[in-house]
Amino acid sequence: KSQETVSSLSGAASQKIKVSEDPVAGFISQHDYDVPTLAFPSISTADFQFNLEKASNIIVEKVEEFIDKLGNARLVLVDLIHGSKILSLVRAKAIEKNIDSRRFLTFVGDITQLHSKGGLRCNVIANAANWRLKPGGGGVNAAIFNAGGPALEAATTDRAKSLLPGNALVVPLPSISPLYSKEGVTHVIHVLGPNMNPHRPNCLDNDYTKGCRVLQDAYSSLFEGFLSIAT
Ligand code: AR6
Repeated sequence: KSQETVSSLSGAASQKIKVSEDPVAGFISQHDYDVPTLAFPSISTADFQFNLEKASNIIVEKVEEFIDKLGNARLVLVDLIHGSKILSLVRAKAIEKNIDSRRFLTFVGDITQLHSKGGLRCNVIANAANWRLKPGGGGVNAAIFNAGGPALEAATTDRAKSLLPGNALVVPLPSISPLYSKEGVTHVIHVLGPNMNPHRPNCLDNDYTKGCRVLQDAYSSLFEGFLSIAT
């Protein structure tokens, strides 16, 4: 059991919302609805086959580096499944490092339905993209382009035609996109992480020296991109 229903804190506007009971996951109150929040998936750890232990170290290091620059903004690491290995690893390491659980949370849910299904308001979501910045390909990229509709595709193409590993691209979402109107997402940040999968372009052939550097750069670019719109 990793989810429970709790009441939010504000009297008249009180409503039941779902929050994770994990220690790192903070309680979500009505007040938090106005807080700039970035929801991000674990970059490169599924289709791109990056080692989970190494990736979890990098996520926690990068969160630690950026957390004091966030002001009242929050970062939320999201994965689809209960029992997600990357979420457990990151939670354990975040607790060890005493990372502020009001500003860094983990959450189980579909990143394209966080508000409507999860009761979690995130105005910015990150995408684990491909180098062509194209829809499809499965994973979170397919889900986000699907949910964002043609408006997301057009807004992305307007800004860039491709992305280099370790880089991020901030895309303001037109209000006609269903992700905006249904979920309150105002920006999507596309991120290209390192690829360790020999069946995908630019495979690093198990070179984790380079891979870790690229993943660190990817999270720095992502968090800097978020800071540029949130603070
Ligand atoms: N909501 C939340 N998390 C998700 C969702 C979702 N809807 N879907 C997947 N995840 P992946 P990568 C999690 O494979 O490894 C694509 O084909 C998933 O469990 O999406 O960076 C692109 O086009 C995992 O923890 O991204 C690229 O070619 C995380 O998101 C390539 O895959 C990332 O998994 C990128 O591979």
